[in-house]
Amino acid sequence: MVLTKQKAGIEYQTVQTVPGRVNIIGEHTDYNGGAVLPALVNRSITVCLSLTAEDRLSIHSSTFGESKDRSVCFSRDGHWSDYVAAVFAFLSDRGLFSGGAEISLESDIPAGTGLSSSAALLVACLKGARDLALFDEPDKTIALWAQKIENEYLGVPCGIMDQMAVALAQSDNALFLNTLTLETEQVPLPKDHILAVCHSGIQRRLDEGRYAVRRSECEEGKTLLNEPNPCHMDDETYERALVLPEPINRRMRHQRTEHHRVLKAVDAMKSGDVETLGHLMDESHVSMRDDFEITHPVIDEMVEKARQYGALGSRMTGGGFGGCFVSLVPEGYLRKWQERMSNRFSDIVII
Ligand code: GAF
Repeated sequence: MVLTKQKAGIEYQTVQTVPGRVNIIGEHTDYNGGAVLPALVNRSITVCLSLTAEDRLSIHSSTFGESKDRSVCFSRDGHWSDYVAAVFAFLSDRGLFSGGAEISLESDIPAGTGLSSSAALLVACLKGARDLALFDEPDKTIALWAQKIENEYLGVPCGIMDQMAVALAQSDNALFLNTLTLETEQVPLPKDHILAVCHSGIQRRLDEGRYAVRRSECEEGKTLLNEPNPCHMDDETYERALVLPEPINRRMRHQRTEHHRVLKAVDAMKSGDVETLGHLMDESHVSMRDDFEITHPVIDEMVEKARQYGALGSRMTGGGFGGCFVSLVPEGYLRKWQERMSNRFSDIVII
C-alpha cells in the first residue's frame, strides 16, 4: 500500500506517523498523580485517513489482519478495528464528525508488549482528524481525548502517560510528565548510552484484569490514607499515616518510592550521571517485583542478566506481567551486549 497525502475534490487524505514509547522509569504512577519519564522508540504506526460522504467506516490493515466495514454508530466487538471506530464515535458524539471515513494502518510496534501501540494508534487517528480540519486542538488535548476514548469507549482503565508520551515526546529527549498538573519537560537522553529495549516474548494485555486490580488496590490505599495523591505525601504525613493492610501497604510504598525515583532520575539525566540513573532503574525493578508485584520471573531473570552482561541498569517497562524491559547500555558495548542477551535467551526480540 502506498500512503500519500493528497487533496482530491471534496475528499481529503492525510497520513500520520506516531511512534510507540518506552517508559524509562515511573510505573503505575500515572493514575495516582505521580511522575513518569517515557521516551519514544524507533517503531511507529502510520495511519492514512480520508473522509468520505458515505455513512460507513472502512478500515484496512495488512499488519492487524482482516479488514472491516462498520457503522459509525459504535459498539465494541472485540475486533482490532474497535480502536479506530472508537475515535470516530468519540468525534461524532462531540458533533465534530459526520459522514464516513476510509482508514488504512500499518505498524511495526509489536502489540501487547508494553510499547503503547494502542495509544499510538488513537493519537495517530486523532492527529489525522485534526489535519483534515475536523477540529483544531493542541497535542495535549489530543492526548487527553485518546485517554478518554480508551477509558470510556474501549473499557481500558489506563492512565495518561502513554498518550502524552506519543503525542508530545521528541526523538532525542525523554518526556518528564507530572501527571497531577500535566506539566511536561523535555529531558535530553543520556549521551554515549543507549536505552536498549527488548521484548521478553511474554505477551500481556491491559484489559485482561491484572492492571485493573492494581488500580483498584491503589484506590483502596488512597481511601484508607484519605490522600488522593499518595505519590506526593511528605515524609511526616507518611510516617504518621495509619498502618495499611497488606498488600495495600506495599502498593502505596511503590507509589511513593517510584515517584521519587523519577524525580531523581531526571536530575541524574540532566547532570549526565548515568551510574545513578542505572541504579534507579534497578531499584524501580525491585519495587515493581516485590512491592507492586507486576513483574514476571522470566523478566526478573532477564534484567538480572542484562546487568551482569554490562548494562548500568535494567527494568521491566510498561503495564507489567510481561512485555518489554529497558536497559541502559554503554553505546560502544551495545552490539556485544545484545549478542550475549540473544544467545542466553532465545525468546527475546531486540526492538
Ligand atoms: C500502561 C498504561 F496504559 C499506562 O497508563 C501506565 O499506567 C502504564 O501501564 C504503567 O506505568 O501502559
